[in-house]
Amino acid sequence: MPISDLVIYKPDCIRFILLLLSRKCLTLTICVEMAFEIDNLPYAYDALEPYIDEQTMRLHHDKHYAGYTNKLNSAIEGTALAGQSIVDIFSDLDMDQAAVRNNGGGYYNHSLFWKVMGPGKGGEPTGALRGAIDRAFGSFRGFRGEFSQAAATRFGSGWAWLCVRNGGALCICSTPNQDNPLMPGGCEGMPILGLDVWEHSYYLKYQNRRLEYIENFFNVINWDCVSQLYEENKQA
Ligand code: MN3
Repeated sequence: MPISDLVIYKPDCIRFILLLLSRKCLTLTICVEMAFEIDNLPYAYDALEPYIDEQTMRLHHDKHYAGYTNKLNSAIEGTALAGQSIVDIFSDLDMDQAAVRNNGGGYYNHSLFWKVMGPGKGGEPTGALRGAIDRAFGSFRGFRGEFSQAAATRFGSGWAWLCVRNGGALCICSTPNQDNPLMPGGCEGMPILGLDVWEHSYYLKYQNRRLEYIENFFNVINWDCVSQLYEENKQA
């Protein structure tokens, strides 16, 4: 009974067509729920040196982020959440569902975090995003101060965010643990920049000096990426 053909006709479905010797045709369709994938870093582990060290990036990406992603997939497997986008999962999230809340946040937050950093970056944003920053915070300096304050004053573990609201206005907020602005009770914007202030993101290099880590984060922000996210989401 040779398998004569194998046709992928939907991204998440595979159809096997078995041609039987008797010339009867049997079609078997298997739909596989797509799992959330661990994004590769878009640069080398040591690319953000000297601001973020290689060992921290290896542990942070390969252990922490991979762990969140795998546990998220386990938590939603076989449930009504499987197959939904992560944004849809957050929009109607039961905050008492700790496994989805914590690991879903851990997956989404870090996937964004890797993208908004890069080697040889930093500096200041330009274009439409710069205009929106100046309108919301008075100046880039004003933005930098307010964002740094949100990151510095987050008690314990969490994140600082720059978000865009429908219409293009910007806001800054902070969330505890792996929560984010897309979850119920968040600041109702789409995150376009996030800073992880969990100790696992800086302690090996900076120990207790979170302020120095925040200061140096501005040397690796990929404003081209943040601008692109701004453009894609300002009218969402
Ligand atoms: Mn982290």
